[in-house]
Amino acid sequence: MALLEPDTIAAISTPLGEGGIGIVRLSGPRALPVGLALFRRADGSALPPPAAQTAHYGRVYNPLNGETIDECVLTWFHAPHSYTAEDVVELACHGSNLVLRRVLEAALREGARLAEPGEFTQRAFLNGRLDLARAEAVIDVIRARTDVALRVATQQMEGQLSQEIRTIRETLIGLLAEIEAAIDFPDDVEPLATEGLIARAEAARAEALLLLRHAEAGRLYREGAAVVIAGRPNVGKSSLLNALLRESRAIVTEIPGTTRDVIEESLHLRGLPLRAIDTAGLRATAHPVERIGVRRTRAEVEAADLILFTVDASVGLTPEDSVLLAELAGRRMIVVGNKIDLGDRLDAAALPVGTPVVPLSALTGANLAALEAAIYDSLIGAETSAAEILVSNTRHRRQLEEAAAAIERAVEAAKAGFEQAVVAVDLKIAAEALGEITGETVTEATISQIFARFCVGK
Ligand SMILES: Nc1nc2c(ncn2[C@@H]2O[C@H](COP(=O)(O)OP(=O)(O)OP(=O)(O)O)[C@@H](O)[C@H]2O)c(=O)[nH]1
Ligand SMILES: [Mg+2]
Repeated sequence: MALLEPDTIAAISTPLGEGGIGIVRLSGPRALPVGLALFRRADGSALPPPAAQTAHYGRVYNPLNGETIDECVLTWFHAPHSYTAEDVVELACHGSNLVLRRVLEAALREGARLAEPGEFTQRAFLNGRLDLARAEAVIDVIRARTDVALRVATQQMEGQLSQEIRTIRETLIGLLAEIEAAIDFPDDVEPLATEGLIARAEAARAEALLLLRHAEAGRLYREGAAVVIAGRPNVGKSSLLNALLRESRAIVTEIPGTTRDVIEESLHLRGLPLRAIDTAGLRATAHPVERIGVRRTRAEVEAADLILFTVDASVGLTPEDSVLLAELAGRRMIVVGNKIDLGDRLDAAALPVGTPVVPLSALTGANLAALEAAIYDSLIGAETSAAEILVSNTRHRRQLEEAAAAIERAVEAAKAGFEQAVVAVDLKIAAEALGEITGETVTEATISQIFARFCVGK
């Protein structure tokens, strides 16, 4: 595997585009020699090997023809005090695509290799500077779109989730050690009392479940929630999208079948990133374009985190509405009774039990705030505070669920009077599942998969 070779990697680490500063980063044993080969001081002389953790002003130039590429500040991070824990050199130039590409090409000619996506962070993990959950959170910090999403990601990057996971895992490993000691040295070690084993395993499971309690909210903060506006034609779906966005984004007309394509826009609700999706009105139609639109609507509804099922409250629930509602049974949904400025004939008793209903007017904006509150409550719930969210990554969630299920099996086996050697099998599975979150027991394939999601230069 390339990632285990101690080669030197290089990449443009700042976003492509125009900017005040752009950085080419080098990491690995030859970072300094490669960096120095491209660098001259302001007076044109070569920079002698610099002291650790220093920055130097000069020029970056092309060793092939001696031409200056740009002004540059070379920063030298002596291992292990760097992002990757390896020797790192950063060449900070002006933020120009052309400049940065030339510097990168020169570095590659001097023997560096182009970094894979996420390879700098991967090296930080492999060199033990960050555990896996913390390294994964780096990408979430970069991608966070709201304050709350950023806070959740930062907590993980700083190791709060890792700490919780490690504590649970240590409980399990402690139990396993005691069980195994009693099996291996039956004459010297007292077997663990079954009640004690059960109590400690159950406590570990309770901790895992506590972390999982807000995992769905964590996912929504991390990925954004898909909120799909659906309903019959002409009920005011596009008007509702525009009202939520506070801009005239989608075309609104009195002609049923106006919207034919899916329209998606981002917005934030109390720190929750939303993708608000307006769709073609659902009806049987012979028009080929509208038919495609209806098909797309159904696909969006399928993938929605929340459906805003919109009806015309001024006429009340129609038979067509009822058919559509029946199709959506079991989905997370809010019924929006629109056009109340024209009257409210919506009979809440005719709606599925427990479905939240919000009467409003997309035209006047009346009661829009109530809909926003209902969206937030439906997705996040009033009892979830962002500070409690530690799990947001689906991979972490799956591992935690696997661990909790394995502990549960272990407890069942202990209660049923199975030998502790049997109980230990599931405890071990649980400990391994948790180790995959922080990286203690993770496979190389998983690691590659995780870092491939990063951008180049990170
Ligand atoms: N009085 C009143 N009219 C509304 C309200 N919301 C929408 N309308 C009107 O209803 C008509 C249809 O609105 P749209 O937002 O285009 O409806 P739609 O559900 O997107 O329709 P399709 O895209 O055809 O499915 C337009 O004439 C809107 O001005 C409302 O709250 N009150
Ligand atoms: Mg529309």
